[in-house]
Amino acid sequence: MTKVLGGIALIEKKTEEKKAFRIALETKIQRMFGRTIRGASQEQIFQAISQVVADLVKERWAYSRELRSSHSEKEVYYLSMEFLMGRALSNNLINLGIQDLVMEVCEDLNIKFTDVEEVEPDPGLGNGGLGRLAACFMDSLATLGFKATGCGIRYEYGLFKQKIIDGFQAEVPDPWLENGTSWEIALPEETEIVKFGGFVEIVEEEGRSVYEHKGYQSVRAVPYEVPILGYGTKNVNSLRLWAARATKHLDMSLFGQGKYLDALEEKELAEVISKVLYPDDNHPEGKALRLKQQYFFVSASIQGIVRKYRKQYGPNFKDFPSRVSIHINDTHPALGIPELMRILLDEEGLNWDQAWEITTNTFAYTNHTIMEEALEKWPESLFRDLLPRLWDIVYEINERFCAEIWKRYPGDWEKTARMSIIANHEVKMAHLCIVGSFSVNGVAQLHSNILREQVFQEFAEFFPNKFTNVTNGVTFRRFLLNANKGLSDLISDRIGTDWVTDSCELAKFLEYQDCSTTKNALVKIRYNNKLKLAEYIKEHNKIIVDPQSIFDVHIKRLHEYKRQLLNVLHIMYLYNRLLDDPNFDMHPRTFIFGAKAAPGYSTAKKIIKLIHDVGERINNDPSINDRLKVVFLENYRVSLAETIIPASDVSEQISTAGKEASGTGNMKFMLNGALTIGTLDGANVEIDEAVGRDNIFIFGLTAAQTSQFYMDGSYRPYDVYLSDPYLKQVLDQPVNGFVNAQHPELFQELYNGLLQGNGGMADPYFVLKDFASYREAHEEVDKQYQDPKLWWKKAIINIGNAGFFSSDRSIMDYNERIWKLR
Ligand code: 26Q
Repeated sequence: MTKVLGGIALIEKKTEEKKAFRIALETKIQRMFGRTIRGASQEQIFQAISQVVADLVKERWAYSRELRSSHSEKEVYYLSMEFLMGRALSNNLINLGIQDLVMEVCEDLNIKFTDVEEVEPDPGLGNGGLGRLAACFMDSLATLGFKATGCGIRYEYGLFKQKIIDGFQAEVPDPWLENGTSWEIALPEETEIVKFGGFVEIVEEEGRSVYEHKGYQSVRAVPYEVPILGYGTKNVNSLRLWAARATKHLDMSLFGQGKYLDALEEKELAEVISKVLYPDDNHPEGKALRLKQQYFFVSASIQGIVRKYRKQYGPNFKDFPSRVSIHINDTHPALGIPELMRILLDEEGLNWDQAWEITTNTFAYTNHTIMEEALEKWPESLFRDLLPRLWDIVYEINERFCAEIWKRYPGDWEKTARMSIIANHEVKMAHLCIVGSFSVNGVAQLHSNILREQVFQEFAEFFPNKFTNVTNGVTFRRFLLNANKGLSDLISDRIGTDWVTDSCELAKFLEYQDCSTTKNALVKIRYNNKLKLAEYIKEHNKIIVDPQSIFDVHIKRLHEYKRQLLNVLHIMYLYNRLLDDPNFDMHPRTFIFGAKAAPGYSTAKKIIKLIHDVGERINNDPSINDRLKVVFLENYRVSLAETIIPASDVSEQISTAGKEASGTGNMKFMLNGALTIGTLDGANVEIDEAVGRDNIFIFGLTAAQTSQFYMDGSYRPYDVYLSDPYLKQVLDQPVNGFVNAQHPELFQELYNGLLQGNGGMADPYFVLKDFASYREAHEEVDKQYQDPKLWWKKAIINIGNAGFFSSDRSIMDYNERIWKLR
């Protein structure tokens, strides 16, 4: 009886809430646009819904702040040049627990909610993995109830939009703020001043040296805060993004002298700092503006952190490290280390040893890249001119560090030179991070081992307790609960909803690996997701794909080491086989790509062109009877990933072993029940361990083998080319006119790179060497797909073992090993 009454009460409550939301929405549209719902455009409806939801979010934010300020718990600041947040509306609805309610209200009002969602720009304030990881971490930190603040840059232009024109990538700006955003609050009263250039004067004051920075240019840093809701908790954290503004609105003296343009120019020069995200992923561009961006947001963040600490705890900085951890996401925010030193020395009057003790117990550093060429280095002259006081400090840090090395390894000049922070007139940012942090971690077991044993081997020996591993993770809220409603409902129906915040619970789903009803349900869910993606492909690519075919998906930034080239060469192989033998047995396959290339990365752009030209040829060849299709989806981004991943059967994770630090897309696919074809690289190694070798398609060289080849120089791709006729055929076809009869010369550089090397080593990513084994792995994929009972069992085993790859688990690991927040 009470249960029934409770049920009625719930329904009444829901009706009340729906009514309240509806009224709020109607009022909002009237007030914002002077229109009724019926007269409002899609864009206006989106704006109004966002505003109503943002109002609810801000209410929670206010209470959460108040609660927080009365406690003095330790907090973490996550400094990152990139936060690739994805759309906020539906995520916030889910986190507020009102998604169904809002969808029903929309339905009542004849509004198609899925269309409204599509109006929201997908903020691209990141390049790829590193930026998306920061976003997943913000979600988990809030959900787990930790006190955490993300600090970054409020870029006016996010990552470029990709347009494909005749198979070539073109870049279009992304002015994501053009129509405003409901998800931020400007805090001009918390502005910080950041100083560039000038010189340092040392004056003696009462027997001690005081450093005075003079002749600098200053820029205002204005913070904008974005609320980060946790799922199923009232906790709301903040993402603080700094915008650059000129110190004086317009220099009126110049203005008065008739130098209107000079005044404007000064303003532009300041504001350009937060204008645009650098579009390079895993490839440091040594531009002065990039260094300015780094110091700009790091200095503003650290000044703000110190200001807040002082307000709360007074000027005693001894306790700073027990109240605050500052995490640096790769080396990009490394300047935080000398910046905190500067503030403690010059503004708080501490001596070197005190300041160093505090600083090195505050910072923790995560490395995201193995590749030598991707490690950040800055020319001494640039560093010194732009940041004269920080230069002095880094110089002193280095002097003292080198003295220590010298003490430990007397006479070993070479070691000292190798480990030095400053060498050959360059500042090595990774060395600065290692020396200035109490913790250094890689992002997957294999990656952390490579850091310890190879890349930073001498540092690991010098600081044996600093190095650790925290394997990456992804948020299940966005990438399963939100992106794949069908699957998440099925899982919740079988095992309850605890998995949403307790990822280990997913293991309970393993019980269904032999349940045919569950498998049939999975088949249907996947099919529906594939229909939706097929619809999208039809609309955007004008290509008809068969949802019964295997959707084989390769989505990530375009990089040679990620080996999209290996994939496309294999597609050509399948095509050749189909041409040679009409009875060649294979299940129809749709290969789907999504990838942006850095605008200056010409090899990557050639690979995009090759994928298109191969697709053009295959998709229009009637003789293969639709058994093979190749689709390149333009402008790959977070929101597109959310549509693609739930519709994928096969996940391509085929980087050269030893090159991909972790990968996180691999985890998102696994979570959605796709099977992985991959190398033993990054987190694939741990996925392999989690699911067992029967439930993943592993191929290719191991990291130990590639590393051996790099060392002994014995790899001869040309011999491989000559010895494998299938391989020879697909390598020749791009340059002999088979792929693109008009312009075979386009692909000459790719061909040369694989067979002779364009200056460097030939085929440095072992595309040729791994080709045969990749082909065999794909044969296995094909064979197993044709046994649905087995295939879906494997899918369930993947889902059931995905729990470890939740970013909640990563954050718990960070907390236990590094931050120790509670
Ligand atoms: C640096 C200096 C100047 C300009 C650009 C950059 C820059 C920008 C972005 C350097 C590197 C990046 C991005 C690196 C990145 O995304 N790394 C990826 O991090 C993921 C999260 O840990 C891993 O899963 C991926 O394996 C790793 O490639």
